[in-house]
Amino acid sequence: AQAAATDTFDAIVIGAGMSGLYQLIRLRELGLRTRVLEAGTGVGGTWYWNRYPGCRFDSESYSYGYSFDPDLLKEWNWTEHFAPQPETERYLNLVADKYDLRRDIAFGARVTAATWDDADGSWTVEMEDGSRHRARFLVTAIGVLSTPTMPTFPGIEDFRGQSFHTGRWPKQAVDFAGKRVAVIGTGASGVQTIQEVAKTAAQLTVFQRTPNWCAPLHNGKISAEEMAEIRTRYDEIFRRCQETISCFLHTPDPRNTFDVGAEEREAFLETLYAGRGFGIWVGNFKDMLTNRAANDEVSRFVAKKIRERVKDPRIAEMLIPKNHGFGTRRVPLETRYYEVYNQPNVTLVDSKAAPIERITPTGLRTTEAEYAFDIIVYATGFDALRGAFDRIEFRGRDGVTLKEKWQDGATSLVGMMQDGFPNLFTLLGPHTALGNIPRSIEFNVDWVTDLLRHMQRHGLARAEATPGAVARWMDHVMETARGQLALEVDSWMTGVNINVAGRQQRIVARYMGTAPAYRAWATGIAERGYDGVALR
Ligand code: NA7
Repeated sequence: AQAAATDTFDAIVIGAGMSGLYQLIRLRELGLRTRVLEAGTGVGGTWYWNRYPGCRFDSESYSYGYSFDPDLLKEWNWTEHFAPQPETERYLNLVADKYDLRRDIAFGARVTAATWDDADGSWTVEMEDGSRHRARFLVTAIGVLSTPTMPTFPGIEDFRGQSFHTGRWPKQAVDFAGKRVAVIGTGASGVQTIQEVAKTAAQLTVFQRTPNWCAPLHNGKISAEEMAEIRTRYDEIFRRCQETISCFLHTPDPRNTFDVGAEEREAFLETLYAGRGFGIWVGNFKDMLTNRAANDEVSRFVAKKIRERVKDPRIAEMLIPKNHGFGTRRVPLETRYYEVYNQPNVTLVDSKAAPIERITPTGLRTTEAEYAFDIIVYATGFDALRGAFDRIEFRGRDGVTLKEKWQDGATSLVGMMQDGFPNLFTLLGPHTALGNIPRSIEFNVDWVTDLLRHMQRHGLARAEATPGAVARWMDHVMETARGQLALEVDSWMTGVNINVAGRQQRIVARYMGTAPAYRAWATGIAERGYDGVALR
């Protein structure tokens, strides 16, 4: 139930997804009276909202779960190498139950504003229903891809069939059997949705603006014996995740693409293509994402695979990206995605050549044709990284909002603190390390917790990043982006979203260094007694 108006807590956490849940556990250890404010009716965040068919992560399950509690590792069984959304949602509900987290979470509680009161040294958080809460510390656990964006074309409201955004999928299962279905968008969410919908829909029409380079997931069931074996290796698995560049089990091969002969190179790429998970993206030759010729080699290889898998050469060409190289955008992992286009019930439409003009009551119209649909699925993505922050009006020490402060691009100290915004901790804020995200979440939560513990020990009430430390960190962020081919491509990773005003320019939207480098920077701050953080 919603807490009464103007309740005062020691700490408020916004969001009860993976980071909010873990942050709550840690804040309790500090003895802080904490309230978690969650807009949804259940825990899970990403795994609560994204219920679309086929939704799953592309991290190996056993590298994705929390690592902090040996007991939890003993108790929980993953049933697939890449668990589907319902399993992960169940897992996060088990975590909420096991640690009795729900008593400190308000559900259906959407935060609209948060204002720092400098005299009082606390945050006042305003809710959609007009109630307010106060706390000395405010932690955002609002996610990276949590603000869905709809296309801007007219008529969306007029559609008389059913329509859904993948990131706001209803709890009741949607039945596609016998239906004429449109899927708009072919990012990671679209690709997963298309694979599933194609199984039962009478007709599936896919509207693709930009093809993405997809690669096989190679999922599989985990037997009880296999799970028992995995369990004995948890230490090793999590150690590995600490060493790799983006906390996956995969990490770049130490060789450059042209260090090896053509035959050996081809064999290596074949191995990666046959392997599980992100190997072909994250475990490829180390120059694959910085050297254009190297990148061309991998693109050529994957294009060949697409041509082999798609029977109609014209469709195969439509599915092969022409304007960006392999891995310079997020690589959707797939299970028989390309084969879907061999099915008689599936049609691929190039919506760059023939843009969608409007949604009509009965379907949609492109510049070339009119289509009738029973169901329209918007797999059109999110206002990534920034969107969740822009939806809340954070007002800092000088009365400036975070949105205003970030007008020319988000800044931070290690993505987690902002100058001018005391006692605000932004887990997974702009320019934190992403990748296999639970590993980053555990690190970031522990970092914030350690800082709060340090403050408790020294009787300190305020922490704020210094402008100098922010500037040094941002220089480092820009430095890590140098020479990366991904920066030449529009995607959520470069901050571009065609559906959101002010998101048309490519920027360094995410941290592009390695996760170990990120952690070293953040740990260095702590080890130097919070150098760069003004404490009083
Ligand atoms: P993405 O990767 O941002 O994909 C969105 C897709 O929707 C992409 O294919 C877009 O085409 C397409 N799109 C967006 N707006 C339109 C309009 N107006 N018309 C036609 N097509 C449109 O989002 P996802 O949800 O798939 O994945 C996000 C991340 O979540 C993913 O990387 C995972 O890590 C988890 P475009 O490419 O812009 O031409």
